[in-house]
Amino acid sequence: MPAHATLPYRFEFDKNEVRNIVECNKQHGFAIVKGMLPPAMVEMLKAEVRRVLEPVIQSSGVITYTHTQFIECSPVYASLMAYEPYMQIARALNDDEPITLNRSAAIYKKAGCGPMAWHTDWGPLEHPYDTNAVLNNSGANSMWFYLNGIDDVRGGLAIIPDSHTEDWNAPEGFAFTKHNKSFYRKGDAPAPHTRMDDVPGAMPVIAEPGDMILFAERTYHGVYPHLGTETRLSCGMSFRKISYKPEQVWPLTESARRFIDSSAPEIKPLVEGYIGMGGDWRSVAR
Ligand SMILES: O=C(O)CCC(=O)C(=O)O
Repeated sequence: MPAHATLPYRFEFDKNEVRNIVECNKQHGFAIVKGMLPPAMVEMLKAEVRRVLEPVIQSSGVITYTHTQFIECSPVYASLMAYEPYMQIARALNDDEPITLNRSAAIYKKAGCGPMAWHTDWGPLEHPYDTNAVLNNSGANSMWFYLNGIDDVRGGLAIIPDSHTEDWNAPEGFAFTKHNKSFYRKGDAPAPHTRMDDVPGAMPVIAEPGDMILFAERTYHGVYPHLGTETRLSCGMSFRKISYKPEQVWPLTESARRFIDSSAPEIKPLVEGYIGMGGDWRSVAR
């Protein structure tokens, strides 16, 4: 029986069950918030992901594309930061301390796309580290919308509950790759494992359009091959405590500066600490 059918705890919540959502994410490294977005907002976000990402897909011919500064290009997506039921959860995930936007992304994934290997978003701050290491050491939790819904057939997400702690061991029969970024089956070549359905403790995330998927920065996850027919559209955001002060950061890009400056007054406090994305920036040992 798949893990999601046998877990001895509840991991799906209504958006008003804020304390339960935070507790589940803290204890198990993930939670699903049912019906976070109304259908009209889901349709608007699908149109936004298409508007911003489709030109790249069309001009490059790639089958999947991740935009790592999506919010800077989508005022509609940015307006979510004024949606109180959503922000209530964002704040509670950060112990109700002052927060800032950490990062955002959108993914356009065509049917026929292959799997994405198991990985944790976290990475060590060992020089020379990159933008991802800075933004994924901030304690921020990912808040994702899979706007067509997801399951184990249509390029959905697979996760390993309880894999979000520093002392988590690789699944039985597997060993970690370098820096514990992924794992491989013992006896195989040490390359990140790409099968989602043969890993002990793993489960598919099954969600409908409008549901929000939360997971911690260390939670191991991967993506099933997309065997459906419809392009999978998704977008995600995360917030960190303002008190997180990275030791080194990149110069603010023009695009990030414009986004901050043009943000509506009710959103401004959430983006003044936004540092954007650093491209090929690397830290320097001092
Ligand atoms: O495509 C997805 O659902 C997840 C993507 C992901 O894990 C990543 O970009 O790190």
